[in-house]
This record gives sequence, structure tokens and C-alpha cells, in this order.
Amino acid sequence: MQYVGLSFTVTARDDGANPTADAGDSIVLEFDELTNVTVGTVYIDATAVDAVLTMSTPFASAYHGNWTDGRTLKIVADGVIDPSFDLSGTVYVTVLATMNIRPLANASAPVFTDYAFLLQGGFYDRM
Ligand SMILES: [Ca+2]
Repeated sequence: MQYVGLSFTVTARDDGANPTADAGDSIVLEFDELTNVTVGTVYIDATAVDAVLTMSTPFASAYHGNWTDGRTLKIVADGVIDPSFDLSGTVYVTVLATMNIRPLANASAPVFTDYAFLLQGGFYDRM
């Protein structure tokens, strides 16, 4: 069977604090299998986030990221979420090759790069 490689989804997550798109809400990139990232105490500042992924629409006035496990990269808004960053089906996130991730189970796979649309979750719904 041919190896199909990684894929990922993008989900909006409300933090439960406010029924608006606001600081503390996040987007979550979830990969379909474990990646080779080093998970731990890493706080990824906005500059470092921007170096490894792009968003088709600006996400928020300030944000940071962290890997919560080997499959899950969470990007948390630290400021106002851009109103155009919504679930209308036009927003997508691209993982750049500079993220330098591969499936954990296949170290010889090419470096992953792809994009996915934000089509699920929300910033208001206490997910
Ligand atoms: Ca919210």
C-alpha cells in the first residue's frame, strides 16, 4: 500500500469566557497521526508561528502557539480576532515546509506542507 502521509484539520475553539471572537480563543491544527515535533514547554511567539505557517486572513492582533501533543498545534489569540477570520469557508491555513515536520512513524517521508480550510468549531460556542 502506498504511504499517504500526513493531513490536518483546522478547528476554531472558544475558550468559554466570552460569546465573542476574543482573546483566549484559538485555532487548533490537528494532524491525523503523530508528528516528529518535540512537545514540551515551548512557547511559540507570533514571529515564530509566522515562520512556519501562513493564514489566508489575519487571525488576531496578537497570538502565540504551542504544541499540546505530537499531533496538535494550538494557536491562541492574545488580542482581538480579525472579524474576517471566520467559518465562512474562505479562511485557510498553510503549513510551510519550514515547520519541518514528518510523520513520527516515517522518518524518511518528505517534509510535510499543505493547507486546510477552517470549516469547524467556533469562537462563541464553548467548545
Ligand atoms: Ca470567545
